[in-house]
Amino acid sequence: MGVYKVRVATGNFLLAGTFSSISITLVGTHEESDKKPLDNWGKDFNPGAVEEFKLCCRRWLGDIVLVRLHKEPYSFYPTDNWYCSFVEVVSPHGQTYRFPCYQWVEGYRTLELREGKGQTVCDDADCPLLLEQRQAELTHRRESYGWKDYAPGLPRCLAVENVIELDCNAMYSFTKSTNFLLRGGNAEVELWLKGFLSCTNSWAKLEDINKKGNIFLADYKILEGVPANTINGYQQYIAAPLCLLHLQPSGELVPIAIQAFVDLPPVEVVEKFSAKKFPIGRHRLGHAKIFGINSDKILFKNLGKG
Ligand SMILES: [Ca+2]
Repeated sequence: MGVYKVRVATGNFLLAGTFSSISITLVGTHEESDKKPLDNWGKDFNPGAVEEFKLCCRRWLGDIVLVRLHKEPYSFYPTDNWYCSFVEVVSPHGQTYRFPCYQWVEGYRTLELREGKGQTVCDDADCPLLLEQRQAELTHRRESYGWKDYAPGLPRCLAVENVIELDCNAMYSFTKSTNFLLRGGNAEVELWLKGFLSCTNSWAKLEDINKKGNIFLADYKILEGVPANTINGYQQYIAAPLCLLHLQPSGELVPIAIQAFVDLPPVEVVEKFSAKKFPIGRHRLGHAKIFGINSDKILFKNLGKG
């Protein structure tokens, strides 16, 4: 008889916790344990929590190669999803086994995790349990991520009718979606405070401006102060340039000069080759950060006939 310590980590973000009943089965090379409930005093599996549970086993299980997490209904609570980060098992002899998870467990189901040793299929050859687990996971992924023909000649797409049919792990997370909406909302409030949204005098739609002249100034001042992301640990920056554009007889709007930063000397002329891409990028950023606002109405100002 021995006591196994089991540590379970829940993701540290909104709605990562669960009210469901969570149990575990330890699968060793000699034996597997009974299904044991993971239940300490009070509410378990809160966001960001790493909780330790003690399990008594009558027999020695051998090396732990798999753990099964069972997510089942608890009392009257409705079904929810749980983001499990990892499971650690410490044997009665002090041997630690780590089982990375880092995925959502949807509804009520049993999830089988293997130890995070980076084993290949050849390494599994001596352990039928691991081969079976590998095959089961492969089958599950094939069922979850099938492809279909959207239309003849077009690239294939996921075999679902709607994104809500996707596995939670394949969808844009609630936290990211919420963050995106909140940041967009903050930018909109800031614009109201600065008066851009209520301005009706000198700004007009591009179609109206086309009737009056062929030189335009695209002012991306609204991008000033918009927080940029950090990618791979490097802070990104968003420029807020002034772009001088010429409407050619062919109808093409061509940039002829760009002032990249407001504190630089007057309009800095750049080659058309690179200039074509720069305003397009700014314009897309404007749309992305401040959706819901007609950017043509905000950005373009007629300078008169050229
Ligand atoms: Ca509890």
